[in-house]
Amino acid sequence: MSIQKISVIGLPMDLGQARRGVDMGPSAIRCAGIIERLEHLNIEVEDLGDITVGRPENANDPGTNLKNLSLVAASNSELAARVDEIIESGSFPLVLGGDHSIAIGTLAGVAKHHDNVGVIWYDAHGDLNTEDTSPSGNIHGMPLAVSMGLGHPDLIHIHGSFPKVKPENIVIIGARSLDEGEKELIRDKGIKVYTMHEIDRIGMTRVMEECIEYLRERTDGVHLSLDLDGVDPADAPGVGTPVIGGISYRESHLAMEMLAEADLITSAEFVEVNPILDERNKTAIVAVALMGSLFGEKLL
Ligand code: 5AB
Ligand code: MN
Ligand code: MN
Ligand code: MN
Repeated sequence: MSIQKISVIGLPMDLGQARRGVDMGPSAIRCAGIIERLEHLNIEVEDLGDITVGRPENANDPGTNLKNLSLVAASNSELAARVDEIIESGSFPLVLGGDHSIAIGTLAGVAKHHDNVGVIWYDAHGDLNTEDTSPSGNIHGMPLAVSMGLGHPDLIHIHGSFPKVKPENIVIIGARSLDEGEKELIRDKGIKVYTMHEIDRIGMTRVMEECIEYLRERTDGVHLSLDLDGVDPADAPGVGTPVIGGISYRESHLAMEMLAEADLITSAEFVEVNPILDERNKTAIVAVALMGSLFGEKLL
């Protein structure tokens, strides 16, 4: 079933990591023309605006090394409820970040509507840390682990006390900076990962063909979580944790076009756009172009 209606919602939060500015991501993506772009595709679009985020000065999180835990948890609870409502209403949730910790809320809202949701994690990183393995205490390095039910109780119980995603329903694409604890978890849980090595070796076409077939067989809906740092920093410089040697702009378009053709994606989020670190809003413009392809824009 193709997408009839898209509901855009922003979570302007930068509290899941240390570099300020990623809270301006939703605004930068709107300035780059996301709403107009989607309206051109003959899909009904509504912009629900942004969720209000608490101020870090008011945070008080004793007894944990997780930065801004209570505010990150509260914002994600709100996002989960909103995403749940959007799907309930028959619309497609398109979430704009914000740092990647917002995937905790998106996936919690999405998971209510599926027995077997799949996830494509398009990212230079695995985001599979827990309190025990995190080198930074930054929650944006943890959302995929949290969504599997691993991590701090205040995060894993958001919008339902059950694991939101099964490890065998996850495909990570673009990984090139994994911490030791993350590598162990990937091996332990048998998570499917296409690192940059596989992308170089077999090409993006085959990676996406395999990914689509794998998820189609075992899931009843697929969430795309796209961290702009999955894209090479030459093409997407406005991100807080850039890693050299990433997926090119063209390869990323191909991936989105193949997802559009496969008609597989049931929710999506685009995260980690940081306009303060960007060059003339380039990264937001790339994000909007990729969203265009994801929702069926064609060159001819
Ligand atoms: B992102 C690191 N693994 O946990 C950590 O940008 C980086 O959402 C996390 O992918 C990067 O702090 C998180 C070193
Ligand atoms: Mn990420
Ligand atoms: Mn990343
Ligand atoms: Mn990042």
